[in-house]
Amino acid sequence: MLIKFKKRWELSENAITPEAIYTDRRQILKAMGLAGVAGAALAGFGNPAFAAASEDPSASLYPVARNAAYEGGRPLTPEKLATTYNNFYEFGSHKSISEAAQALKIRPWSVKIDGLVEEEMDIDVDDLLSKMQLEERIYRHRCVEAWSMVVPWSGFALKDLVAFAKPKSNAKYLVMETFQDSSIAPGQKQFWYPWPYREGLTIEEATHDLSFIVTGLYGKPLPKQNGAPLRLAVPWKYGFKQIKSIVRFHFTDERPISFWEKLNDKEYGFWANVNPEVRHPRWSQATERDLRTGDRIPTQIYNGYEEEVASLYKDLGRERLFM
Ligand SMILES: Nc1nc2c(c(=O)[nH]1)N[C@H]1C(S)=C(S)[C@@H](COP(=O)(O)O)O[C@H]1N2
Ligand SMILES: [Mo]
Repeated sequence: MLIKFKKRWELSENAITPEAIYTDRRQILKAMGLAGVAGAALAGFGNPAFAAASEDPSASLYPVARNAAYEGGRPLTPEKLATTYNNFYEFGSHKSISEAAQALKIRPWSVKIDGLVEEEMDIDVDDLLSKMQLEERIYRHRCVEAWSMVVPWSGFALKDLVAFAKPKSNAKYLVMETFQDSSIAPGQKQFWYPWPYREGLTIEEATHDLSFIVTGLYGKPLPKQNGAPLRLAVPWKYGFKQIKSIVRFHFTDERPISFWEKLNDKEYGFWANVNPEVRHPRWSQATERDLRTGDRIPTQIYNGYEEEVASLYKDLGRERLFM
């Protein structure tokens, strides 16, 4: 695509970005305009440390205590890689969006909690952070494009946010939405995408111990390119479930259709659990490329979290659980 400074090993992977076949590349080029080109070019020269962390009013909260119950199982991905190799289509449909994402304004940041809750509310992110118990967890992250990383997220248990929201007993799903502002996120001018980015979980999934709202990375506030100020981590699912820069938590009794599912429901579904035996229609999911080493390693069922999460799905045999 547009990236001049791409390494060889990135090529095959870029050819399988989710949108690659779906959209007309010329349309993408046109819509992305200069912002995308500049972002890609700059990132190729090695990014300066991002200033975001020192300006962030939540910076004094970090580092937070590590919860040793959550181990990566293999060495951490270097911070530099995890913060410069990203998927964030709001800022471009390629991996080098870290510079472009600095346009995101993360304060003030208001979060809406609405739908089937006792009382709908808008809450400021720093207010929310002050109510939640922050901890660090090392999680594996497996993108549907078959690359993976291991990173120390900071944040809080999603079940604590659910408890705080007080959903009504008929709430079955939690839907999350990303900000929408095409004046800072040029990708959102690409009208063929169903903006805003939307993802959802069942309430059982959302209140599972592993479900985590990420607010920090590597002992610092979360960089914008990784989804500041609030982002989801559900490590047994493909990366596209892990919605970034959340502005809304909506409780409903209706199963949502998420961003990628709306775009192409033959390739992406609601459940998106990792399974090495279920192919993506266009590639195998049997192995993944570890970002740190570049080596291909076997993919594990539920990304290695089977013991923790398999019981969530025991009565759902007819659902498409793995796409
Ligand atoms: N709003 C939004 N959230 C998103 C995405 C996106 O394009 N927009 N990409 C998803 C995908 S496909 C992946 S793999 C992860 C990437 O997270 P990272 O850049 O922190 O590695 O974010 C997910 N969350
Ligand atoms: Mo992904």
